[in-house]
Amino acid sequence: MSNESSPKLITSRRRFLMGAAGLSGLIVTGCDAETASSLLPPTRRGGLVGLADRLTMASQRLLMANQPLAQEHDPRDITRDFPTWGETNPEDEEYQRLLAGGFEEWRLEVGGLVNTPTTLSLSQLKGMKRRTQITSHICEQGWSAIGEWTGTPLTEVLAVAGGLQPEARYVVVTAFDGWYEGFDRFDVEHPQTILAYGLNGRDLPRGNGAPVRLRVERHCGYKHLKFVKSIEAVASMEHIGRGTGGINSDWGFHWYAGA
Ligand SMILES: Nc1nc2c(c(=O)[nH]1)N[C@H]1C(S)=C(S)[C@@H](COP(=O)(O)O)O[C@H]1N2
Ligand SMILES: [Mo]
Repeated sequence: MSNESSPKLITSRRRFLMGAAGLSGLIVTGCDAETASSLLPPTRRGGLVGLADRLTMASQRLLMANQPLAQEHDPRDITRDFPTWGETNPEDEEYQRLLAGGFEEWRLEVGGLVNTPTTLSLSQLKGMKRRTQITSHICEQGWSAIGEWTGTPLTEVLAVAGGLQPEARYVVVTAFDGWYEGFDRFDVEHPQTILAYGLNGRDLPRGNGAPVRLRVERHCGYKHLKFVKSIEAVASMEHIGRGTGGINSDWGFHWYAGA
């Protein structure tokens, strides 16, 4: 090791250690509400699992503070037949009626702590600013596939509803099969968080969540809600479902499912 490089090494190591100490202090002792909302899950699980949860989320969030994009792939990498997984045809009567009508009567409800609650039809959604992204979908149950998703950024949808009120900390997405997931502002504001109505250049097939599904890149499969029904901004996840922040964490999976 040369003489010139060692002071630098020490400085960066010291900085790293200071950062790590600060981070663990934050996790162990808690922190102010605003920082907590972007570094910690809605509920704190106990024991080692809970600690691991918090460490993973806080360290990933600090590393991603400038909201880097998830990798986008080349069109030639697209998986030919994108699999369908989990629910593929919700029994829900309203869903079946909307499906039979080609989703002409589907309306996305955007409510809760937004300034102007509103509803949007599929054609209104398709008329808004759109984003297309070719990304990897990684299912926690052991498979992955690459698809080209087209949809409306969630931020655009919230803007049409007059934006989030200051107390809003989570945006809850619900689905026709009873699934729901809450996302904090950090994920809501990410440019690749979209309400997708297209897969590989076509309308989203029913099995993949027609008419609209969420894409929340950087998270594993179960957070990408299919069959979207409504969007609601809330201050807390406490009174929704079992209060853990989403149906998957209610079942014991991680709320923060960074992939
Ligand atoms: N509403 C709803 N969303 C869902 C599911 C589901 O069963 N219902 N399954 C999840 C899981 S585990 C995965 S891996 C992906 C699968 O998406 P795909 O069917 O398009 O492959 O959707 C996710 N979103
Ligand atoms: Mo999954």
